Amino acid sequence: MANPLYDTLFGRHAESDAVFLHLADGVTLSYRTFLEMAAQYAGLLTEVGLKPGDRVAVQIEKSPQALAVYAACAQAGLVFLPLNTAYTPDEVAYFVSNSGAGIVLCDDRKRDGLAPIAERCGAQLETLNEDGSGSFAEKAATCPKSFQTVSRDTDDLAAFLYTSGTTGRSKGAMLSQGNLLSNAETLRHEWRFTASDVLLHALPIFHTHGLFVATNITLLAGSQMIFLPKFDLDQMIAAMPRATTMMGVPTFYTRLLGDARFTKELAAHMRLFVSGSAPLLAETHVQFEQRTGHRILERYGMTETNMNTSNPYDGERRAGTVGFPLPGVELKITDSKTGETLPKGEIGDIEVRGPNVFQGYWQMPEKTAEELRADGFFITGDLGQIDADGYVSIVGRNKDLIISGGYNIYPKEIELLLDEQPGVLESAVIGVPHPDFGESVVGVLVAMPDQELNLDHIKENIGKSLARFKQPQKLVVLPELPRNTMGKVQKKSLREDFADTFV
Ligand code: MLC
Ligand code: AMP
Repeated sequence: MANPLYDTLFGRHAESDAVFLHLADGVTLSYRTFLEMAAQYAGLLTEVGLKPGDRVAVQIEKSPQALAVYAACAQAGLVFLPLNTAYTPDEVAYFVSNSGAGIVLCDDRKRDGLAPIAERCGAQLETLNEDGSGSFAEKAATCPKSFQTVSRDTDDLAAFLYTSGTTGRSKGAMLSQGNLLSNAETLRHEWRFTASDVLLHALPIFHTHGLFVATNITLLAGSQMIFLPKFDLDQMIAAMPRATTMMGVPTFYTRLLGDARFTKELAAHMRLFVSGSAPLLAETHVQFEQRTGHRILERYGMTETNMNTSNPYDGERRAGTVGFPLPGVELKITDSKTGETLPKGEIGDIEVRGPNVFQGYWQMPEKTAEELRADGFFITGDLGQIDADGYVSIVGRNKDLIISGGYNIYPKEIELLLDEQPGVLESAVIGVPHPDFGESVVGVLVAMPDQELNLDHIKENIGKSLARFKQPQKLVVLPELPRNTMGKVQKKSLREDFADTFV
C-alpha cells in the first residue's frame, strides 16, 4: 500500500517525538502527537461514510486541528478543500454546492449560518474549534490513534483550492498529490530547508502560500514551525529570535519595517526571508537589506501552479524580479493574440508547464481549456518579461484582478453585486495603491437617471454576502464610466483618476 503524499510528508514522522509546532502560548506539539490526532480524524471521516476522492470542506480558524484535517485527508485519500475564514455563508454555499463536498467542518460560531447550507447540499456538518473542542473533535476522540493509510497514486487528487474568476464565478483548482509533492521537493532543495529550521508561520493556512509552500516544506524537511494564529507585530517580534526562516506577503515586510523594534539584531538568527503572493516593491527590498542585512528572496506562484519561479538562494536576489523558473518548470513569454513565444526582453503572457501545474478546474472543462493548453502550458494571466540574465519580472496582469494584502479579489464578483443595488445603473471596481495592503478596492458607481444613491445602504447590503476583505474601502459616484470607442470601460483611466485615494 502506498500513498505518496501521506507517506512522504506525514507518515515517515509517525514515530518521531521531535517538535513539529510551537504554539503561541508556549505549548509544543510533536510530530507523533499531531499525527495521532490526524489518524483519529481520518478514522472518523471514514467512519461517517466518506470515500476516497470525496471532498472535505473546511472553514476553521488556523490551528493544529485545522492542519490535522489536511493530514487526515491525505491519509484517508480524501480531497482537502480549505476555505478562507472570512467568507460569508453565501460564499461558502457556492463552494460546498459546486464541489459536492461530503462534509463541512466549521467552528461552532459558524454552525448556525452553515447548517442550512450543508443540509441543502446534502453534506454532513461537524464543528472543530481552534481550541480543539467541537462535535468533530469529540467524536474523533473515540477513534484509534492509528489509521490504515489509504492507497493513492501521484495522479490522485489531494486538494481543491477555489480561485475566483474574471467572470465572477469561482473555479475549483484540482491539485494532485504529484503537484504538491513535486513542488515541495523542489522548494525544500532550492531554499535549503533542513530539520534544524524553525519557520515563523503567520500566514493563513487556507491558501497555497501558508498551506503548501510553508507547511509542505516544513513537513518534508522534518523541521519546526512557530505557528501563530495570524500576523501580529508583537508576536512576530517576540518570536523572531527563535526562528531561522519566515515566509510572508509583502504587507508582512512593510509592517515589520514600520516598527522600530525590528532591527538587525532581532533578525540576526534568521537565514532566509521569503516573499510572494503579491509584488514586493523594490524599495521594500532595499530598505529591508539596509535594516537587517538580509536580501528578501522573492518567488512567484499561484493557486493553479504552486511555485513557478524563485530568486536564487545562492547568487543574486534581484529586487523587482521573481528570479528564475524552478528546476522542472518551463516558463515562456508569449504573444497574447498568437500564442507564439516572444524573444527575450519582450513583454507578454507568462505561460508555465511542469509537474506543479494543476489538473484543471473542477467540472469546468471549457474554463480549463481556455487556460490550460493541450500541450500542458498554463496561461497564468500575468504579464512578464525575461531579462538577458534569465530573471523573470512580472510587469502587469492580463486579468482583471486586485491583490490586497496577498488576497486575490476579482472585480467582476463585486461589480455583479453592485449592479444589483437599488438605483445603480452600472459599476466598475478597481484596485488602487494602498500603503499597507499594496492595493485596495474602490467601487465606482453610476446612478440610474434621476436616482440618488445611498452609499451606506449599498455598503451594508453587499457586506451581507461578501467577505470583508473584498468590500470596497471606498465607493464613489460618477456621472458615467470612461469608455473607449469600442464601448469598453477604461479601468486604466479610472485607476489613474483614483490613484491617490489611499496614499
Ligand atoms: C484583513 N483585512 C483586509 C485584509 N486582511 N482587507 C483587505 N485586504 C486584506 N488582505 C481587513 C479585515 O477584514 C478587517 O476589516 C481589517 O482588515 C483588519 O483585519 P485583521 O484580520 O486584523 O487583518 P490583518 O491581520 O491586519 O491582516 C492583514 C494581513 C492578512 C495582510 C496580515 O490579510 C494576511 O495574512 N494576508 C495573507 C494572505 C495570503 O496568505 N495570501 C496568499 C495567497 S496564495 P475591518 O473593516 O473589519 O476592520 C497565492 C499564491 C502565491 O497568492 O504565490 O503565494
Ligand atoms: P492566487 O490565485 O491567489 O494564487 O494568486 C496568484 C497571483 O498572485 C499570480 O497570478 C500573480 O498575479 C500574483 N503573485 C504571486 N506571487 C507574486 C509575486 N512575487 N509578484 C507579483 N505577483 C505575484
